Amino acid sequence: MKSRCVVIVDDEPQVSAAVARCAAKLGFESIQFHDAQSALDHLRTGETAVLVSDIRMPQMTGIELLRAVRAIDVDLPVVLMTGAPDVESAMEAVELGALRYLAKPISVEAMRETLQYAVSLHELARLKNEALSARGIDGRLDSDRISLDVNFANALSKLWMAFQPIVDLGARRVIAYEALLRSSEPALPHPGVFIEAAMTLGRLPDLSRAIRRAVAERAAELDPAIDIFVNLHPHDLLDEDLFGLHAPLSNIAGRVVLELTERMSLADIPDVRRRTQRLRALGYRLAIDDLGAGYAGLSSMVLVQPEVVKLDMTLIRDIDLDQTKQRLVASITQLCGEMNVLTVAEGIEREGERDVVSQLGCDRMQGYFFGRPARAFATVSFADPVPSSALSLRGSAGA
Ligand code: G
Ligand code: MN
Repeated sequence: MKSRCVVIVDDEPQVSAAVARCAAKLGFESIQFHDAQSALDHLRTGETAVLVSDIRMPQMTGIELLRAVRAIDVDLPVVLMTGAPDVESAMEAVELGALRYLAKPISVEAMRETLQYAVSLHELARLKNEALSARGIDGRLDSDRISLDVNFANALSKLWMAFQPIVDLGARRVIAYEALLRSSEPALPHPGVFIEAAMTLGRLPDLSRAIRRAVAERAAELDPAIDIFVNLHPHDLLDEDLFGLHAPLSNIAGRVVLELTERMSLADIPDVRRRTQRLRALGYRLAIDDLGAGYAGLSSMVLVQPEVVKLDMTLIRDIDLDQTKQRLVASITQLCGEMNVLTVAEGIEREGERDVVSQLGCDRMQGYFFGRPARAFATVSFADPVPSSALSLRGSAGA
């Protein structure tokens, strides 16, 4: 019976043949492949009850195969075998919903028991779906959640950081880079969607830890005099790992500015003051991000008492054509200077915006005009002459 077909993948033909014999003893059909890609092609035909795969194989590994399988079938029972068990692959296997993780050599009894269990599970899933649809219930709601889980795990494993330069126009140099979340997973292409998936799944701490780890790794490439800005989600303040003395980012805390956006409320985070003080004790500086975009009032300024304020790009857009924006940016920059808070203007896209913002006293800038977020740390050319009015105002914010 086709629906009881066991697909076996191992680059060692003796192993796949032994598994096939076990399947035959139980009355199941099987088909053997010696590489993961061929198995995957077969799985797309949709007549498989169980997948049994080796982990270490040239080209595509068993873990990668499992990940690809989950994109097309969230229910298929998958058994992984390995000659070299390790914590990392075992954890990934669990995350991707592998049924069993078997260390070689595998006894005939263990393999039979596993195959029997896996085939039964497959039949149970089929019966359950049948029962649900008989009652008019669409069982796909559950699998939506599972596929979100899978997409999230994929996105996490394909996470990388983009970096965008922050310049000091007066000093004509790059003073920092903002680290921005990216993933090569097509199902969660946008960082906002990626973070939302983490929230839905209750896995924000996993994502944020991965970000901090990735940033710390990349920081090693950079001149230690250059700072790194890292975005925090308010809920990250609830994760003890952030405050760990030996957490990856803590090791370079003196070079890091943590951004808290005004777009998200800090109201449901208890003890924000105490938490931000703990971060300062580790050596971090703090920034309010997107100032002017979020809530009215100054609650985040009061709670965080930041070293840096980043002016939202809506305040900057076409500022050269808008006197209200000019007045606002000038006043905010001056007030921040008096409070010893540095201002950074975000979203500078045009020369006109750059020049006016500089004239208004804010020389620290970020935006496509200077460089887009990119995998590599972009260098910025300051060949363009800075208008003399800008130079004469330089430093008015406390540079
Ligand atoms: O909220 P936060 O300031 O962290 O958001 C940064 C985002 O703004 C990034 O996704 C980045 O790609 C985007 N960004 C950076 N510079 C510019 C810019 O000059 N114009 C626009 N439209 N977006 C920008
Ligand atoms: Mn930011």
